[in-house]
Amino acid sequence: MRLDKKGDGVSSNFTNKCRQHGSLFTVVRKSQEDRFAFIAEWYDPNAALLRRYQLLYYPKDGSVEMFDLKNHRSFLRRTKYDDLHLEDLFVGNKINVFSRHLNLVDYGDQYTSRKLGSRKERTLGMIKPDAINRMGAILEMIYSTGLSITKMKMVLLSRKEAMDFYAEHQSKFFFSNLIQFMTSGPVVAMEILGDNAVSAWRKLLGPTDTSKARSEAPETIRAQYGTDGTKNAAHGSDSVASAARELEFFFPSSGGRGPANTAKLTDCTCCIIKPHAVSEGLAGTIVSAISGAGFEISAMQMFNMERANAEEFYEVYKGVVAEYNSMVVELCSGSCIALEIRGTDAPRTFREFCGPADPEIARHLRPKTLRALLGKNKIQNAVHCTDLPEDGILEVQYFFKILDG
Ligand code: 3AN
Repeated sequence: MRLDKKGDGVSSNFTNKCRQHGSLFTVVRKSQEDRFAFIAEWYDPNAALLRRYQLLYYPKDGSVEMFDLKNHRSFLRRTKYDDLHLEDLFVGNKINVFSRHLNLVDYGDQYTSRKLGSRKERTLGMIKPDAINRMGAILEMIYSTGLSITKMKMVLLSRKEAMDFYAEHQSKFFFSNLIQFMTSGPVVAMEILGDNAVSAWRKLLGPTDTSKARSEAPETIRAQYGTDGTKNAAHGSDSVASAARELEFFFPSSGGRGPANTAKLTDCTCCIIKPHAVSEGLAGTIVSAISGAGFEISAMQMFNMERANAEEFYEVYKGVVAEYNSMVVELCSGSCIALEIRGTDAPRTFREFCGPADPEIARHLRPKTLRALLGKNKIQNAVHCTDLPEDGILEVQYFFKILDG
């Protein structure tokens, strides 16, 4: 709702802008080239200002162009930008253009709204306590269906939180069982986004009752990972309206705090699934590999890092590692997922599991490690892991206490 309100304000601004740029728009229309227009916002940390741009995307050659709406001037001349794709362009999405995080807050014209604004929805997905050990596989299923995950947090619900969340079922015979189950261990809440996300995610879940799911829809999440009628592996909102309410419960849009994360901050090390790996849909594969190797994932949360935070987090590498700057740029180039990993001697054993920082070297020396298998280069090497054992707790604290403070 907040976005819509803002969107309306911006749209009239945009209309004025169109008038001012009349000549430019005539030229573009004449050329008959497909061109999509958006209103994008960027928070400028130096000026502490929200800046607004008109962003134009030309699918023919994958180029992008930007106008500063307040200062009425060109901000980025039309430039080819291979990292931006048509499927990233919809209102509500966050995109990255030349290391600048932009929020797409509105369509810039009716043509774009008609062509691209059709069926994108958000829904709440939740992995329940009985399937938490299979969360990697469930994430893999989500990504392979073409849905994206735009928020994610592992939480342990209090009794009160569980009762609030399931308030509509309080008169049902299974209510107390349900509350007992839902507070028996961590759950992972996710904002899932995609075409018809509400029904697409429920289709992937299958029937509420696990045994019915097994006989009627054996490929579904509940059929594969559920236990019975109440312990049924995962939850999905049943309509766009309940999705809005349930998303607000876990990810409050203003002020409120939502359920707390599960970080234990003892005997731990920090893993970050880097933005390139998240956007390549590898998060599920990585989580499966980590738990498959016997590590406990005791906290997990998606973050969108500001540049200043990425610099602070990587501070120890500044002046020491030649790639420091590029590492910062990668870390704030999109959503990353931070994990608290626990196990005996976790910082050392987990580092060994990840393999050498350079995937090329990893492929020669330790070909079965995570970075050898999923890394692209020294910067996009799939995961960050804590280097020094004494930094494990500090790095976990940075994400789960400071950034999620
Ligand atoms: P769904 O999650 O499929 O939308 P709801 O919303 O009707 O199902 O029920 C919420 C949760 O309550 C279910 N996910 C399940 O854990 C539990 N539940 C629903 N129906 C029953 C039932 N007949 N017996 C036991 N538990 C149930």
